Amino acid sequence: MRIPFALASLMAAVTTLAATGQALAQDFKPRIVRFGYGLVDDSNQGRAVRFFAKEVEKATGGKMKVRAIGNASLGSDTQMQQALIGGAQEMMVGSTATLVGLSPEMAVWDTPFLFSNAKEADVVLDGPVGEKVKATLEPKGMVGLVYWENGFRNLTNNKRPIAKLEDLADVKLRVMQNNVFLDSFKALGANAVPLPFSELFTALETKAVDGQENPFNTVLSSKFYEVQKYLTVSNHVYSPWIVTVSKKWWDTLSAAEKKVLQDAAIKSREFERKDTREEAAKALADIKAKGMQVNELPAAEAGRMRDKLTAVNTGIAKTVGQGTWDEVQAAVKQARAA
Ligand code: TK8
Repeated sequence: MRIPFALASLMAAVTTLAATGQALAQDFKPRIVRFGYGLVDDSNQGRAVRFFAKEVEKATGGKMKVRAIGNASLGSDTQMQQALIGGAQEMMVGSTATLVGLSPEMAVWDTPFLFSNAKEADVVLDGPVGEKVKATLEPKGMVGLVYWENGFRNLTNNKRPIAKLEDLADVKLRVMQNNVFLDSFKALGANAVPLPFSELFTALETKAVDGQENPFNTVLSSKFYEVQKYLTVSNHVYSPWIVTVSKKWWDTLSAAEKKVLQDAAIKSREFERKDTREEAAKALADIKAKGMQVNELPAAEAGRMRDKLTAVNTGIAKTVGQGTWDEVQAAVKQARAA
């Protein structure tokens, strides 16, 4: 019997579909993914992790289950990194700044005043040099998927509004655990104390430190307004977060599973940046309503800070390598001109 052409192609299509369906069923093994993060559940970080979890479950027909575990319940950023490297935890999101000890190139994102707006950050981080820096994690045991926005950092403290550089002089300021942040704030005259984020609220509450610096979103979600009086809008540096996967675990995944994680990560990036920016845009009003006293760092003083930090820039270039430094500077210039 001759099979009509249309029927034949329909049969072929059905066979292909069945084959793909079969391959898919085999490609997705039942898996539990522990995805840790440092902020509270009700934060931009928590919302984006849960968004990612839903995407992954949808794409795998519920086979891959992502457990969103916030509040640093799985440990501080650096502790979770070690768990990923050892294969005891599958995924995390945290500051790129806490990765510098493993991957010195990451320090380039800590350059004070590197980006002047979020668009520049997106273009550079998602572009070739951002990819290159992200790829340095792989030999260290982690696979970087995407950058999320933590945001522009601002100062809070209990001593006084920072209206000029000298106001930082005797402020005991918590900084992230990396030399760029330590050196930056030392150069600005503050008494910089490195601490993991997971210990920060208590340190502020017990007055072990006077202040800290983080984006508006975090000041709100972590309730720093309960233990901090003054907020100074300084926008001194833009901080990315980075979503990472244990390389040990990644290597056990099928190509289809890897693709699901990569696609969900890209969707989560769009979601997270939009959510973070919407929250940041109205955050200042919320922060004032919570009782914090807010002032803007005058442009002339920001300029003086920038001058003091030139010495730090030389150090960063040395840490990340002149090549990476130059590439980032060129990418920023290009993004700015676009
Ligand atoms: C959360 C940290 C936080 C960062 C910091 O785990 O440590 O101040 O800004 O977002 O990664």
